[in-house]
Parts: sequence; C-alpha cells; structure tokens
Amino acid sequence: MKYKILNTPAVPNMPWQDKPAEDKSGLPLWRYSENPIVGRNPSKGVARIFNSAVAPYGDAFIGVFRGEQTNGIPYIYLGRSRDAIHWEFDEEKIPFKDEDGNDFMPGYAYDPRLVKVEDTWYVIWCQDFYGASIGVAKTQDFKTFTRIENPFIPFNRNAVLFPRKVNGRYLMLSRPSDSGHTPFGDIFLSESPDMTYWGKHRHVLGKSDNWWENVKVGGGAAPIETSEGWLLFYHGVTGTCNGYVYSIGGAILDIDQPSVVKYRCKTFLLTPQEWYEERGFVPNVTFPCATIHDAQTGRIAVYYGCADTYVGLAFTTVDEVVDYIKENSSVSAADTEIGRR
Ligand code: BMA
Repeated sequence: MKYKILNTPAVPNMPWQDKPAEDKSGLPLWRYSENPIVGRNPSKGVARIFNSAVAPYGDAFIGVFRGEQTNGIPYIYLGRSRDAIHWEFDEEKIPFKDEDGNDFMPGYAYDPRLVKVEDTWYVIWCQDFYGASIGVAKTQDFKTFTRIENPFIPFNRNAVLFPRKVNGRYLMLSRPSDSGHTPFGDIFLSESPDMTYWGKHRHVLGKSDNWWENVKVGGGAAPIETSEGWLLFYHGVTGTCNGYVYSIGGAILDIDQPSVVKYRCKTFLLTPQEWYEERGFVPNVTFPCATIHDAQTGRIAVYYGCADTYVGLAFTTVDEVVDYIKENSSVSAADTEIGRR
C-alpha cells in the first residue's frame, strides 16, 4: 500500500467487493452490486431508513439508523449485523437518558453519526433545540445512552466527531444552517477539552465553483486518519429547477491542524445515478454518514443515504481515493488558511 490508514483496528470481516472490470466511470468509488442494502418499510412503524452510521463492534457490526416513522417524525434506531450488509433493527427507539438517568428524548432526531473516541462511543445527530441543532449522547455498551450537553446553539446540522483527540482536544465538524432547507453552508471545526465546552471555531471548507457543490457542503463520515492527512467524505449540494442534488465529495485535512485543507477534489466521488439514488422521497440524494475501513488492506466501505429512502454502500481503497483526490485537487485560499478571522 502506498498510503496507510492509521490508529484504526483491522476489520478483516468488513464487507467488500472488487471494482467491476467494466467500470468506466474513472471515479474511485464503486457501488455494491446488491444496493440498496436497506429497503422500504424495514421495521414496524418505520417507512424508510437512510442517512445512517455503522461501525465494527466485537466480531460483528452495530449502527445508528435514521428511521422515518410512518407519522413523518424521524428518530434514531439501533441496528446490528454480522456482515454489515444485512441489518436487524430494534423496534424501539434508542432510549436516551439525561445524566441523572431520567428519560430525555428529543422531539425528533435525524442523520446520526457514530464515533468511538478512546473507550466511549458517541452518537451525534440533528434535533430540535429551539430550532435545528446538534444532539450528542455517549454509551459504553449500546444499552444505556446518556445525553450530554448540546454542543452548539441553533441552527446547526451535520456534526461529525473526529475519532481521536488532536492536541489533547476533541474535535467536531459542523455546518451552521438556517431553520429550513438552508441555501448556504460551510464546514467549520470546533474543539473541546471535555465534550461539553466547545470553542476555537475555525472555518474548514466552503462551497466552491464546482457545479456539484456550488450551493453548500456538509460533513459526512467521521474523518479517517491516513498517512496523508484526515480523509473526509462530505456532501456537496447543487441547485436545479427541480431541487437540490447531493453528491459525495472528498478532501484531505492536515493531521495536526485539520482546519487546513491539504487537498480537495474538484470532481465528485459519487453522484446520484442509480434508481435508488434518483428515485425516492427526496430524489437525487447521496449522503455519506459513515465508513468501515480496514487498516491492513486499506479497504474502505462508505455508507450513504440514498434519496432519503434507502441505505447504499460503496467501496474504495485508501490508495485509490487518496491518489484520485490528490490528482484532481484544487484548493482555494479559504481552504488552505487556518480559518480564523
Ligand atoms: C438535508 C438533511 C438530510 C437530507 C437532505 C436531503 O437538509 O435534512 O437529512 O438527506 O436534506 O433531503
């Protein structure tokens, strides 16, 4: 391998399919041939599951899933899998508690991410906090989920935690928003000594002139630590006369100073083109929320929501995607500066 995935355990049982010989896209990501991996009406009272995050857990896999209930309210459900492809979902919503052990359920909860830092798992999502903002809970055992303070005031979405502290601080990406469908948005970085107090906010990357990300961008999967920097899969959005189109983009951030973008790919890594990406509750959405990756082989599986209706899976390798991002990189002054004004 040319590049290394760092500080991540080997996951020899991760899902994998080789790139099809007939793939002429020239892109570094290829789709799982059996997509979507989660279809409509996946469990009782849930019409659609999408924009969800998974991780290796013991010798199997676990995940937090955005379930759109039949009453239209999104919530987060736990799911388990032996192969990270076929999932079984809990019928009950994740039972969030406050720090005193009392029930503390948000009014709605969506687009969860799942990240382990040291020996604690964190679930991060978007919820109502007098307006859309970020909720966070921690768990050690996936039985008790304790909500901790909301990190940011509204409006904010797409929070993504880094998988380790950097310079002794927790790091979180987020995307300040409005109360609606947000026709703007850049990715910012904030740091915390304790997961409670967040500050030292820095700009990371904004929209660009590239057509597929010329309206807004938002964090996607938790960054993967590589020998070239933090590999970030994010979403980029363009507007059409028929609404937004969400594609998957890629960037590499400086390891010690992740508000500095080292490389940023001009082209999308994946854009809606399959029926399950183009057709659904919200057409033309590919929305990455997690990866499973194996340090030993360099294999990466990207989990992404499709058309606000399904879960899709795409593959790449650290060598292929990092080379592609570097070869097609274009960074602006706003990308490469430290992001403080
Ligand atoms: C965003 C979020 C995502 C959703 C996307 C497309 O604002 O709400 O959950 O996938 O819109 O509808």
